[in-house]
Amino acid sequence: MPEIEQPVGTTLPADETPNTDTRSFGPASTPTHPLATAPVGMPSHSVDGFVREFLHELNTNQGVTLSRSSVNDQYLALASTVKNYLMARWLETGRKTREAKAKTIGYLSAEYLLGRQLGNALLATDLNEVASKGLELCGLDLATLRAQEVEPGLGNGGLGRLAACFIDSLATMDVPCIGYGIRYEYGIFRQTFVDGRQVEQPDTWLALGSPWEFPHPEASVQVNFGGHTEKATGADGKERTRWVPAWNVLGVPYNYMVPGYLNGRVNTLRLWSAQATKAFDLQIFNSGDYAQAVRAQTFAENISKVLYPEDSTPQGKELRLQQQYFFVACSLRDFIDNELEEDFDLHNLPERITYQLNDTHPVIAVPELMRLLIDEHDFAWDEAWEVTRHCFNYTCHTLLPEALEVWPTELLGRLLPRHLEIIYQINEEFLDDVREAFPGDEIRARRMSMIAEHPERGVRMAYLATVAASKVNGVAELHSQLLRDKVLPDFSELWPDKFTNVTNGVTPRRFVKLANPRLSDLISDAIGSGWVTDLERLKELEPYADDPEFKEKFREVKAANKTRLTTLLKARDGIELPDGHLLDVMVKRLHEYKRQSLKLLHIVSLYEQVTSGKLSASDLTPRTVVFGAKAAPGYKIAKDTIYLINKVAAKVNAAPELEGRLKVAFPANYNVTLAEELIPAADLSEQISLAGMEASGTGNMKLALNGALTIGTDDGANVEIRRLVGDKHFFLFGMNEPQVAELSAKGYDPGSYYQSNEQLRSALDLILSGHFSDGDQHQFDSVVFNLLNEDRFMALADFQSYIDAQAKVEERYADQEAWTRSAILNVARTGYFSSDRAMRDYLQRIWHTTPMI
Ligand code: 26V
Repeated sequence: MPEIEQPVGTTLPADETPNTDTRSFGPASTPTHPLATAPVGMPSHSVDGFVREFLHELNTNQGVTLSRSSVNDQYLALASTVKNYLMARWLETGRKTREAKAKTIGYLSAEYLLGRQLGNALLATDLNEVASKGLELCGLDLATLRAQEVEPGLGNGGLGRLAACFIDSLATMDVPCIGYGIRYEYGIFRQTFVDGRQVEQPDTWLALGSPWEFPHPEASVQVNFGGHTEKATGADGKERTRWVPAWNVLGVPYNYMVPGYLNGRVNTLRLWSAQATKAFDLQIFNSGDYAQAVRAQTFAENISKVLYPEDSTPQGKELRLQQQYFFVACSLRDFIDNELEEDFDLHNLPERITYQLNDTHPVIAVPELMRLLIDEHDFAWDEAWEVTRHCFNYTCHTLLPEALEVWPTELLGRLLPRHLEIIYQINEEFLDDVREAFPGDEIRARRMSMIAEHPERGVRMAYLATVAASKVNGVAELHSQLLRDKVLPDFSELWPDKFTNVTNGVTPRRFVKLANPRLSDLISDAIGSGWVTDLERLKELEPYADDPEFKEKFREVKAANKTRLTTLLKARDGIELPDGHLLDVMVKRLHEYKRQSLKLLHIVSLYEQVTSGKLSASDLTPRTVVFGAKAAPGYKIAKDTIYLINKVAAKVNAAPELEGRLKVAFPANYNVTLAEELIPAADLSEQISLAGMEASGTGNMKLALNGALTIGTDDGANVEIRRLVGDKHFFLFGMNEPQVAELSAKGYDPGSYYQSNEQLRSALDLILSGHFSDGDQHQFDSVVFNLLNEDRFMALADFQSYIDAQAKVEERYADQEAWTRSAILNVARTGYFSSDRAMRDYLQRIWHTTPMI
């Protein structure tokens, strides 16, 4: 055991002046020392070895001895220690992939909602026990150090978290993948409540150090913007276009390890950070305008400064288009310049990389690749298009028309003039094909144009993506069907084979093994541990649903997870969770289509009935409703709904009649870290969007896999969850999509439901009376009048059906044996929703490649 109060011995490194300006890949002459090409060795997996490594990191990286170290020092040293264990595997993965010239998945996503890294890295390296024991010997507690980590919240919600699950699965399945994205200096805002209202605080995730990233300024890439294009005829007599940009920035890559689970593979996530270019700076500095030069720097750095927190309405913001082009331009350059051999023939690019477009956010990559090939590599148009259309696939994640991105041509032309020209030409050639396929059908050709004329001229990015992609997929069966039939019907008629479905999945490593160790142990004791990488094996749990001993243990696990959550929420938010309640969980972004308002009407109705004496509190199933939700800062109704939930919670929680019977908890700042605590404790999962609106939902999968039963509509992946777990173990309610369409066509009148449903009316009237707003009868007009007059997402129409389904929930919960049986069957039958399976589907149906082993 090393002496822990003494700094470990060090040898001084040779004086090496870092060369940051020139790019070099390896030494100039062939290295002769045998160790020069071998990856570093891996530290020992023994407790002693771990402690030595940890103390070394504490001394050399943090510059402190253990006795003088802060928790943050200890956390940073621990992170470095774990990185050391991953390093050899990371280097080896790179070598192996380069040598095999294997096809790489280039996952292009503007968002990655990664969650904390430390726990996952310990899991992937099987170091949990060793680290825990080693730290104990140092008088430290692993859980405390883990809690020190601020998660990188570089995403809004489902789409960003899906990207994180996918890269986890690809690494675990030994598939070469580079995730490309943006290193936002500020991720999704930190939500606080001030008098019940959401107030956003900047997310300073980098403030205490960022031990998981590896900056590579020497590999920076220049990205151009603005200016104009020129035509010039070359010596060969060919006319070429030259883009003369007006300004540029540097993209600095930051690499992150993406470790596979116990398999030795470590893929890379490469996030780009924007910096001012030296030339740009110098020019202005030399002109003597120092203040202007500093402003220019800020201007460049703004590009990767902050994640846009809107997740439904693209606002055509110039900075957002800059972000999109910035990361995509860096990423394409990076692969072509760094990952391919010098003499690589770019005609064969589709054999080496397939780019997955995570929604339309990276679609500007399509004209960028065309530009690179034509303007910089001298390809003819047709040759370039042939390569480009084989390099891209597109996943759509929404059905809401207002979420589809359309970039004004004025803006695109100003920022990326050459790209707009290329888009026009792609569109022209595409429309020629349409006219050929449907002669005389000019109306159809206009409908299918990538250029929208109203309300202003703009590029429909989803159309561009669909035309360029080899495959287009939705994210759940119903969604893919609606995508074909309602969003892109003309395209699916033209190219029926282009469209496919890949139902989403979630990683069982983070969302079961890491988040729910008790359930994981129970499962592994019963069926072995193979389920962690082969989740369909959870099926083997089915017989245990009738095993009294297993059921008892399953209930104990749930109870222990609730206790863990209670402790956390007390410390984190001062929230007290009562014992023995049904834990009813609704966690997701706040959006009208997700219908948090419907859940709220249920709560208000229970409150109204009990406080008015219509219902005895003793007839209620003791229940705690937990909300977790952020609203986009500019989305008024969503923010007002948060305020209303908090106001209702205050009344419900203070009502003596409801004491011990109904409680509403709304911890602020729902994020991946909180999800990992909440989901394992949940009994009931609320998935209550209007049918046809939720593309997939992935929270629903995490909750089911952790033994929560779903109350849900026939929407998104709920459809498939219900089919797999069986009707008896899923509380279905509400209209299905065709019924919604029918009601819409007929003309929906929310007022008629208010008039005819007494229970609903009483709940709405209570809100309107000012009861939850200290007598102010107009406080919640935006929410309530919206429901009464427009109710775009038909909450009132589904209200009664929802209430009836909740009664069935209570009935089942009263029979704990039956409930536990259903809960176990939910776990046993939802192995399909592993992101490993989703990745397998992409590999077979879209990417046409196989794992390396
Ligand atoms: C959309 C937009 C629109 C422009 C402004 C910025 C911005 C940022 C993010 C988004 C993404 C919205 C789409 C999204 O998150 N979709 C969700 O994707 C999940 C994964 O496929 C799926 O489970 C959810 O049902 C779906 O809502």
